[in-house]
Amino acid sequence: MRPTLPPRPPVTFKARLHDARTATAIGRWLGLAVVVCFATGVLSHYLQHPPGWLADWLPSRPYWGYRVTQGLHVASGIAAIPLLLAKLWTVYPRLFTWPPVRSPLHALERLSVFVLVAAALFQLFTGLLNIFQWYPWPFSFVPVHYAVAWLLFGSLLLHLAVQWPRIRDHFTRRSPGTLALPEADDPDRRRLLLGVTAAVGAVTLTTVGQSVTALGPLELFSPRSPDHGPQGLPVNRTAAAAGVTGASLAGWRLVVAGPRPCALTLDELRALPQYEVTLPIACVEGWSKSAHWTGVRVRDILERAGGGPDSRARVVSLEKAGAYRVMEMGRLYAQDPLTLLALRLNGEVLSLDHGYPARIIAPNRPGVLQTKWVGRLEVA
Ligand SMILES: Nc1nc2c(c(=O)[nH]1)N[C@H]1C(S)=C(S)[C@@H](COP(=O)(O)O)O[C@H]1N2
Ligand SMILES: [Mo]
Repeated sequence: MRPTLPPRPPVTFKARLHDARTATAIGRWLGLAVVVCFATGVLSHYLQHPPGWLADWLPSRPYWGYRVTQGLHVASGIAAIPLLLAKLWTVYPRLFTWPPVRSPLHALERLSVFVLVAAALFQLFTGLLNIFQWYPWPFSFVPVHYAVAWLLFGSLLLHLAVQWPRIRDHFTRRSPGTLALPEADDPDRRRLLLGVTAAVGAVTLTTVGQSVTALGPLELFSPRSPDHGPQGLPVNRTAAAAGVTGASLAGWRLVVAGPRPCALTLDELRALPQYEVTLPIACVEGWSKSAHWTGVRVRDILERAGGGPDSRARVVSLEKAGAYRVMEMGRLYAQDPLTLLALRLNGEVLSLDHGYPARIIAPNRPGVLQTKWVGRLEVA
């Protein structure tokens, strides 16, 4: 006869690695990643969609600014993924606290944690798929990712406020409860934190090469290798995708609108003073690559059409449709001597995919605003 087994004891969680100190130790790095990601994301948003009053004050220097901030945005978002998973693992037993709701305040606190976790998962998931240009959802990525960023940031502040006593204990090590544990030399916790650090290091090192040229050789998983593409530069939207063909360019002229409107052929543009600049394309999706550009200064063209030192510019692409067909450029960008209507890239005539016959290249600017296949330039 088989002995009957005693009833299964209720699930208990080993206190060690599911405790507040481990959660805080991971949480501070996760918090740092979220804050960096949020700040650089808001900056990117204002550079791309500035309200009218701000457009003329957005700085065109340092020329590498957007390359650094957007590289940080994508890198901190990627690093946050293993941190968030580790953090959720340390705190998940708390989801099963009994009774589930002790008081209205407790209910509110649990609700705020739910919003925080949901918003964080949503942001990291949509952001990650965006860098692969994969949009398996019915909404428009940019406005939703931007709105949920504020939701995430707000619920993070609330969470920090609610958890403040525990966070303070972590940094001051005053509370008797936590002093009772031999914190620093708990081998399990050390191993866990080491594992999380290794995971963050691995995902960062294998992707950050897309914006940090020196780490390019380590780059394995980033969706776009900065070295892959015609003329040594990646292409996000090809001429074919934009509906720009050799035939559609026959008889091309740059139409310049302003107090003294004019139209310039490619030969006339080539006859104007040419400048060479070294500037990166820094895509919002995280990759960036520096290149040598040759062309005419935008401010020279604006001046020719009757613009002054305060003029801004509006640029229209030959592309038939697309979110980046029309681009506006504030005063500091339009007047910067580095801002070119580029005709050549790395010593060669622009290829069709890089914007032939003429494209914009400007310092400290999101890639989406480096308009290709320019057909019209307006003094604004
Ligand atoms: N007209 C037009 N210009 C455009 C785009 C576009 O879709 N249409 N894509 C932009 C984006 S998202 C980037 S990152 C850069 C990339 O430039 P490249 O293809 O020459 O590397 O071009 C920008 N210029
Ligand atoms: Mo881009």
